[in-house]
Amino acid sequence: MSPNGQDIYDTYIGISIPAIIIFIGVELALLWVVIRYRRSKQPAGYVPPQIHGNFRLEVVWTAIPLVVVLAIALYSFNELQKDFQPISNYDFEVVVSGHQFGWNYTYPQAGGFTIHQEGTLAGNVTPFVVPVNTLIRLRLQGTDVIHSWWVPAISGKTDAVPGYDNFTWLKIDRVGMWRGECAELCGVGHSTMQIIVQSMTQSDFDAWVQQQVATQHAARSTSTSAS
Ligand SMILES: [Cu+2]
Repeated sequence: MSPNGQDIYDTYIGISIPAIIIFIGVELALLWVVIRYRRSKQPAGYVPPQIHGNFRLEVVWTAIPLVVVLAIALYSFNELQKDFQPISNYDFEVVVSGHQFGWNYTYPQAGGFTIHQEGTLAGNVTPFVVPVNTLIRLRLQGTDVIHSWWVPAISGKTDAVPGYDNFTWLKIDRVGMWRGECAELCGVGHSTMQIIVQSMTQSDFDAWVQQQVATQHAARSTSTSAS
């Protein structure tokens, strides 16, 4: 888990629980009135007390929902401001580029190689590898249409827009694998744009980087000698 993903989850729970309590309260009050004051329990021709135009009642039932809605707005705007800051104190940056249909991850500060996470319905896409406990800034770009990079455990949906850089970040606290997918309908292969993020210890990550640099270097020299 990354703290921004955790914050978004906590915000969701923090709004959902009061909302469920309010929903149950309103439904119980409604059921109570319907059953307690049903017509068959009243004398024939009974007319209930008329409260139309009751100023105090109308103020109260306008003010309470207004306070609830404003509380949700303030709470969530405050959280989202915190989680979507373009941070500058990161350890390194990865450029995440979305295309139809897959993601490319370029590591400019770690050898400049690129990982191609081509979309597939099978679900076992090439993982995007990061070290644990490292603050990584993600620079999101799009090469054709708008995509949206979303791994729920790690960060909120962040759009990858052609011609415009968007930022998010991650700092994963344990070794593991997390799944996500493109969250912006981007064409016929949208559903294949799956994401796997794999976190490793720093030493495993360093070994992985060495291997990537060697592989991509070998591929480059093979293609130059062939031409
Ligand atoms: Cu997409």
